[in-house]
Amino acid sequence: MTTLFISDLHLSADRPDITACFLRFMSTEARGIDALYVLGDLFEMWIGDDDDSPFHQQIKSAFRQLTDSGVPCYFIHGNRDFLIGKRFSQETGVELLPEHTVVDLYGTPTLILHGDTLCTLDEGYQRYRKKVHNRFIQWLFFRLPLRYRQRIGEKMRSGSSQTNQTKSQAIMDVTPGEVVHVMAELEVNQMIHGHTHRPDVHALSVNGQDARRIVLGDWYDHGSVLVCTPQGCQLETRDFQP
Ligand code: LP5
Ligand code: MN
Repeated sequence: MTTLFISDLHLSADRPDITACFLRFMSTEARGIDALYVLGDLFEMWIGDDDDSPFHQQIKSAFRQLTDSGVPCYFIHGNRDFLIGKRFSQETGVELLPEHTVVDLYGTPTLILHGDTLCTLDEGYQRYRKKVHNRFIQWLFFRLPLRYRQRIGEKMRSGSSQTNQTKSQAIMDVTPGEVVHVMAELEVNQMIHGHTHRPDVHALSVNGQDARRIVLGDWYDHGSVLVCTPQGCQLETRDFQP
């Protein structure tokens, strides 16, 4: 009995090493498990489900094979791939979950999310987020031809990298008070998220009870997987070279 959680792979055709590690993960250890949860930023950037490049087909087919084999797969949007939609879901069999979802993880109610919504001190990002999550703005964006969307996406990426250099580490991390607030509101003592690329297990207190926040790692230098069984959860890494 195993449930796996991954996030922040930032898959792109420019990083065949990450892609190879991910495809191996999908065809080996993800087989036969209870469920696979992808908590956002699966892709470096997603500009619409109609971007059907051979690279995207390869990734989608890995999910299709896994879901066809009987493994339920779930996805929560990240800040890089919040435009993944119904067509992706239909093509892969992956179920899209709301941005804050509580799951029963072997008897422990667990809040799963990407993590960007917890970075409330990053006001610039939260303002930006509101705009790009606006349905009308997205509708307008999807009217544009793929190549324009690609160019806008690249501009936004470089704009983001530039502004990130001016932000402190504290601003780009989750706000501790917001973590407690969200957990208390949803009445959970366990949270799993990604986004900050700071893999760790943090002990905290929520409503006077012991709680924990598990942070998933990114896939820049190696694969990163949270392995959960009825006995507990463990953060593990996977080498790019088999
Ligand atoms: O992603 P990362 O790690 O660099 O930083 C994130 C936050 N940045 C983002 C922006 C994404 O990287 C861009 C993704 C493109 C998606 C595809 C296009 C979709 C278009 C949709 C239109 C409907 O998420 C960053 C956080 C950081 O995490 C840590 O949490 O700080 O936030 C920002 O950088 C936000 C900035 O403060 C403002 C955004 C600058 C964008 C500049 C746009 C200029 C070009 C516009 C061209 C039309
Ligand atoms: Mn992210």
